[in-house]
Formats: sequence, structure tokens, C-alpha cells
Amino acid sequence: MIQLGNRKIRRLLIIGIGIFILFTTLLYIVAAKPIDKSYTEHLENGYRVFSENFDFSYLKNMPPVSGDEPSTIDEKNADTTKSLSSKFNGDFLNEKGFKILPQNVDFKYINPKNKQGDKEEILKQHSESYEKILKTEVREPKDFDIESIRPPAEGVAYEHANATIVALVRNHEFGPIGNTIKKLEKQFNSKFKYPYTLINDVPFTDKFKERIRRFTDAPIEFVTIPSNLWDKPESIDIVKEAKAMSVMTANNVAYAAMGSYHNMCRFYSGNLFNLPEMQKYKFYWRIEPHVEFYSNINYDVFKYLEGTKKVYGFTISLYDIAETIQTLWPETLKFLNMGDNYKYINPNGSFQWLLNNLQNPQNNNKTGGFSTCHFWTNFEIVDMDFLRSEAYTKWFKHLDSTGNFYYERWGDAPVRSMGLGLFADKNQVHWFRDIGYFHDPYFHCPSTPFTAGCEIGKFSKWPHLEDQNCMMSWIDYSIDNLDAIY
Ligand SMILES: Nc1nc2c(ncn2[C@@H]2O[C@H](COP(=O)(O)OP(=O)(O)O)[C@@H](O)[C@H]2O)c(=O)[nH]1
Ligand SMILES: [Mg+2]
Repeated sequence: MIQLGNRKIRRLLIIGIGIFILFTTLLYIVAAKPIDKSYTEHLENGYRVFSENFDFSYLKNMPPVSGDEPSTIDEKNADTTKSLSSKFNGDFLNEKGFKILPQNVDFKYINPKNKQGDKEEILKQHSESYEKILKTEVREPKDFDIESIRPPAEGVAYEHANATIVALVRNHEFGPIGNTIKKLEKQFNSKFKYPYTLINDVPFTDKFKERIRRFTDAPIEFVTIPSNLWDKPESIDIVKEAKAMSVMTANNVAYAAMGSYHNMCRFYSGNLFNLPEMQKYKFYWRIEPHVEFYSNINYDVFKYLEGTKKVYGFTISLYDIAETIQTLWPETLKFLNMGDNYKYINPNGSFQWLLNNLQNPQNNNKTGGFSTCHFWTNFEIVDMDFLRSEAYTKWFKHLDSTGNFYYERWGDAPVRSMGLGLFADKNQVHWFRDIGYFHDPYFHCPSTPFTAGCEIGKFSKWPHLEDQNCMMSWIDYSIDNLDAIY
């Protein structure tokens, strides 16, 4: 042991006290940085205030739309504007639930099926219909020649779709993600051998790689995310972020104070498909640790999307925690009303699904009108051309510029889903009704001859979460003919 003299101890003490004073002064300077007023109000008054105080004046100031008169703001879009204005004029908003004009975009829930009753009655109706549909036996999709996309015979070379199975995971999750891969191999990928892309914000360890390789003989690429696609942007005000995190935590928002979770949501929302290693692919199937696949899939799901020209496949649609996305819809409306961004909206989008307000009207109140209905992105099969499109890219940039992936806790699921609901034709979004799936605490358990191990029609592990199922709104408003698909 090193012996220290009295003088040495005194010197060390003085240095220690000096560092402490310097540190606390710095902390004080940072903490004393003024916080913008609207934000202070948000903190003082709790959640509801933030979206209630959202400045919607940019919408009110828009010129009224009348007859066939194009309220054009952009010469280059004059023709489009004229045809749009004649189509979406006057009472269109009230009758159809949307209005798509330059700097005059608006949406409205119009209760297209004329459902009646309070939210308990609506939930009862929805739950009964959902169970009935799920209990109806179906097989594989009927809207494509499934025989043409069967697995190859043993030993025969297979022409793959341009696709990968992707997961963002941490080194310590080698067991759970290994299990997921094992299950997916059994149900699907041992027949097709699509390559895996495993992604991490830090390099994967040799142990992780070695363990994972035991679960599949398909190719695996291990990717480290460049910091510019993962880290919190420097523009984020860390004091404002810390305050927001503590407010959300106090309101029991899961993961609110976990910086890496915010990074993860932002990464999945806007950056995954721009990774250099993902550029070579058109489609991905996202997987996660701790999930179940209950159905044997005997056709190529990527080729199914490709062949039907669909851009997205999901299994579960649910409501979100409204407190995490209070300004997502207002900011989106703001974006759509800027310049000529109205042109990105697909007139056959899933607007009524985005806006339904019968089963969980409290959500719409907190989010400026958004139902919070979304696809659960822990399972998603995606055509990345959609995510790389000008519409999605520009919109994501706008969202990112607000900083609200950090000041709120915008999830990748509501972001992705809102983008699809607005920019994709609803017929291009596919409910993989035949693929049984579980991610705690929700199930998708269909009645098919290829499904086993789950309770048909059960939605949640816990009865009190039944009201989180948004599938009936998707079926009611975004599927034109359910029987034509399965
Ligand atoms: N590499 C890495 N992966 C993460 C991080 N946070 C979450 N993930 C992964 O992102 C996915 C979603 O996270 P998860 O904890 O399952 O979120 P939840 O499903 O919303 O509870 C999972 O595949 C996680 O393994 C992170 O900080 N680093
Ligand atoms: Mg998860």
C-alpha cells in the first residue's frame, strides 16, 4: 500500500474540493438556461395542455375552398390542384372525411358505419365482431397465385426476392433473439433461407455472433450503426429533454427516461432503411426477441407483397399511449399544410382508421385528433421503397426537426403507421391474417389449418387490455372486401 504524507493528503483534498465546486457551478449554469414558455406551461399544467395549446392557427388562416376555384399556391401544381379542388371541395370534408388542397388539408372522423353507443358498447360490438372474424377459418391469401411462390424443392436453387430479415438487438439478448430466429426458421425461413441482418448501436461481440450462428444456416450480416444514424442529435436541448422525461415518468409512461429507447424509436422510424447495409435490399421482415410465431408459413411472404404490389404487412393493430405522441398528428397536419406537401397524400389512404374516436375517445382528445391506432411494428414486412419515398422522407425530416422523439416519446409504430395511413393506398397495406403471432401482451391468433399453440381469437393476456385492440377499425374502414383476401 502507498503511504501518503499529511501534505499530500491536504493537496488531494484541495484538488477534490476544487473539482466539486467547478462541477456544481457548471451544473448550475446548464440548469439555469431559460426554457421556452410553452414548455414551462406544459410542465406546470401536465399533459393535456401541450396539445390543447398547440398552435393550429395555420389551419384557420387558410383560404376557404369554394367550388371549382383552385386556390393554387404553386404554378407547377396548377393542374393537379384544379382536378383535386373539383373533387375535394366544399362539403367533401364532412361527407368523405378528408380535404386535400394546397395548404388546406384536413381530416375528419365521419363514423362511416354509423356506429352508435358509448365507448363500452362500442368495445363490446368490436370485441364480438373481432372474435367472430378471427374464429372464421381461413387459409392462405386468395388474392395472389400462392402456388407460384411455394418453397423450392430440396436442393433446387431458389430465386429470392430482394429481402432480409432484420432485428435491432443488444449483445446480451443473444438468447432471446436466438430463440426468435429458431422459431422463425421452423415456421418459415428454413424453407427459404433469406439472409438475416442483425443491427446494434455498438459492435456485436464474438460471443453473440458465435451463439447466433447456431440457430440458422442462412447468411447473417452483423451491422454496427454509425453514430450519426443512432445518437441523439446535438440540437436536442438536454435540459428540456430531462424535464420532459421526468414529467412522462411521473405519468407512468414506460421507457420515458430511457435515452436509448428514444434513440431506438427514432432509428426505426427514419434511419434503419438508410443504413449502408440495408441499401441493397428492397424488403425486410422485422423480428424481435421474446416473440412467438404460431403458424407454418408455406409461401414466400416477400414475393407475396411484391406480386400484389403491397408495401406493408402487419399482424396486430392497437391503440397507443396518447401521452407519448401528443403533437405527432398536429405536427403532421402542419407538414401537410406546408408548401405543396398536400400532394403526397394518397386519396385512398386509411384516414378513418387514423381518426376513429369511438372506442378510445380520450386518446383523440390528448393527441389533437389522432386515434393512436397503429400497426405493431415489432412484426412488420415492408417494401423499403415506400419508406425511402420523397413523401415519407420529407415528412420524417419534419418530424425529426421538432425534437419530439426526445421531448415526447414518439414511437416508431405510430410514426410508421401514420405515414402509411396518409401516403399509401389502404389496399397496399396487408393484414397477414394467416400468421399467428405474439409479442407480450398481445396475440394475433387466427383459425387456420397451419396455426397451433395459441387460443383462437384471443387478443390480450389481460382482460383489461381488450380495449387496446384497434383491429376492428382497420377491418371496418381500410379493408374493402375481407372475403376477397382470405
Ligand atoms: N442495439 C440496441 N437494441 C435496442 C436498444 N433498445 C431496444 N433495442 C431493440 O429494439 C427492439 C425493441 O425494443 P424492446 O425493448 O423490445 O421494446 P418494446 O417492444 O417496446 O418493449 C428490440 O429488438 C430490442 O432488442 C438499444 O439501446 N440498443
Ligand atoms: Mg419488444
